[in-house]
Amino acid sequence: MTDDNEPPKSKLTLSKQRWAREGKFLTGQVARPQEQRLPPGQHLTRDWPVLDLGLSPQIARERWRLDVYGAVANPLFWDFAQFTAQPQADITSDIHCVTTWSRYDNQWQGLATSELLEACQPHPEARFVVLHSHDGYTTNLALEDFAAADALLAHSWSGAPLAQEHGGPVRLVVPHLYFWKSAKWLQSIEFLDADAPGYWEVRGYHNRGDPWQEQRYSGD
Ligand SMILES: Nc1nc2c(c(=O)[nH]1)N[C@H]1C(S)=C(S)[C@@H](COP(=O)(O)O)O[C@H]1N2
Ligand SMILES: [Mo]
Repeated sequence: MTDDNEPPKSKLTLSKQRWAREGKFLTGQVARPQEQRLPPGQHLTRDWPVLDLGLSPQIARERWRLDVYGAVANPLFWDFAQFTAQPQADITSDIHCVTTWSRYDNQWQGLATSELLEACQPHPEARFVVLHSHDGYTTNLALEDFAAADALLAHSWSGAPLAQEHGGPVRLVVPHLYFWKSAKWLQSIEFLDADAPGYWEVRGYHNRGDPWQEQRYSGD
């Protein structure tokens, strides 16, 4: 990502970059999600922490658009009404943040990524996805991870509109990876033939981020 529109660095953002260099929170354990619901080095929380780069963009549902572009046969440009006119999925999943908190049983509603892929028809060469957000944040995923059966573009949580600080109007949710992959304040989705590491992935975080493999930082 270029420096031109880089978001400001908050204290937490700088600490997180240092923790990545130091390998903080690493237990060296590996677990299997089928056998162990809580990944290694995580602890449960009942509240829902807010993490961002120090920016928290306010976008009204009426102004929000989703732009899907790149290596796809059908580029999409949906407003919120068009987005919610798509098939709706209700998915309950756990959150695992790289800073070690996990939160069970989050009820999401929105568009399954599998349905989005049906609509945009990625080219056969498309193998990676980059999410672009309104705060300048980006994150990258392999197409198979983005396409996971329980991944969705969520507009609601616990039956109510997704709160602004948690990424409303619409955020990505990819439950099987650390939560930094779940982009808040989603603006556009880019399909690519080649990988393009995002905000945290170029600042020391792992390119994939599987919590059960404890893929917190690059080089793990
Ligand atoms: N647009 C955007 N998405 C983002 C982030 C961010 O700073 N900006 N932070 C990521 C990180 S590091 C985490 S842990 C989660 C936090 O989501 P929450 O605030 O809803 O708990 O959002 C992820 N998605
Ligand atoms: Mo995070």
